[in-house]
Amino acid sequence: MIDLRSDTVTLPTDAMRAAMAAAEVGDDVYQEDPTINRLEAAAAAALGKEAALFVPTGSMGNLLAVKAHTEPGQEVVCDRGCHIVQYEMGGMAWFSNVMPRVIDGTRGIMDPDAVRSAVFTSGPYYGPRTGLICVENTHNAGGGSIYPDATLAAIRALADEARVPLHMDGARVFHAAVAQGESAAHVARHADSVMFCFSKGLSAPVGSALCGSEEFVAKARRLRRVVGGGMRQAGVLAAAALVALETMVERLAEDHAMARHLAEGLTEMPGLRFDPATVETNIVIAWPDGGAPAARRIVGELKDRGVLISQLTPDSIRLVTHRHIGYNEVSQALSALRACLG
Ligand code: TLP
Repeated sequence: MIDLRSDTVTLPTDAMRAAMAAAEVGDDVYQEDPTINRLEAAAAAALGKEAALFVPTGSMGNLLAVKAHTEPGQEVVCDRGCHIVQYEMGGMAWFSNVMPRVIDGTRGIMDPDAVRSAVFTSGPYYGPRTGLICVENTHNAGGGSIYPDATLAAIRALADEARVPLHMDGARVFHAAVAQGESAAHVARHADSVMFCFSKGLSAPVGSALCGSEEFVAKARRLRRVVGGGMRQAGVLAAAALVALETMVERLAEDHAMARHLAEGLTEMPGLRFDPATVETNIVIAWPDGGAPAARRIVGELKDRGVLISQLTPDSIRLVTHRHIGYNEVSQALSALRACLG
C-alpha cells in the first residue's frame, strides 16, 4: 500500500527503536525520567522557549494550552478550519469552557485586520472577552500553508496591544521552518506558546511537545495530570522523540520535494480542481469535479489500486508526503489517480 493519508503513518526508524531499548528512564510524574527531561530541554531550545512539556498527542498539547491561557466564558480567536476547531471534538468547550470565535482565513492564514476585529477586550460588560488567539502553522486544512512572518508579527503586535496571549498549533512547525530556511525558534518567536508533534513527519511513534514560559509550562504540567497524561517511565517514548528532533528535521525538505512532484502530476490531470501554487510543504489538497460523491469514489477506487488518501472535507481529497513516499510511490499514485479519473 502507498499510504498518503497522513504523515502520522510514518514508522519509527531503527535508530529510534535502538534508542528506545537503551533509554534511561525514571518516574516522570516525579520529573525523574532523565530522557524526558533531556527531551523537554531540547524541545524548549529548538523552539526558543524557556520550557517544554512532553505530551502523548498534539491534541492534548492544544487542549492544555487553551486551558492554561484562558478563563471560562472567554473566546478563542482562530481560523474556521483549524485543527483545534475541526478535529479536536470541542475539547476547548469541554475542558476550558471557552468558545471559538472563528474567522475565515485564506487557506487557513488569518488576516491581522480580521483578527483585530474579532478580538474583544473592552466594551459593554456583557460583551464578549477574548482569552486567546490561535494560529496553525503549517495549516493542515489550508493545504500545509505557511504563515508569512510579517503576518505573525502583525498578529503578535495586536495581541500585545490587547494583552491577549498567542498560541501556535505548530504540529508541523518544522515543515514551515525547513521550507522557509529558518529555525523553528525563529518561526515560533511571535507565539507565547507552541505545540509541535514528533509523531508526524519527524517519524517518532508517539508524542508532542508544548513549549512556552516556565510559568506556563508549570501550569500545563498540572493540567496534563488532570487529563491523565502523567506517564511514568515514558522515557522510552521520549528517546525516539529525541532521535526525531536531532536527526529527522532536515530531511523534511524531501517530503516537500515529493509534494511538489505530486503537484506537477496533478496539474495535468482532468477532473480535478487544483492549484499547484498552493503546495508549500508536504500537504496537497484537490477538489474533484463532481463534489462529494466523486471524492468518495476516488478514495475508494484508489484504495482498490493500492493507494490510500483521505477525504479531507466532503468535497476535497488530501495527499500527504512523508518519509515512506519517494519518486516511485508518487509516480504510482499519480498513475492510479489518472486511471480513477478516467
Ligand atoms: N492531524 C491529523 C488528523 O487529526 C487530521 C493529520 O492526519 O493531519 N494540530 C494539527 C495541525 C494536526 O494536523 C494534528 C493532527 C493535531 C494538531 C493533533 O495531533 P494528534 O493527532 O497527535 O493529536
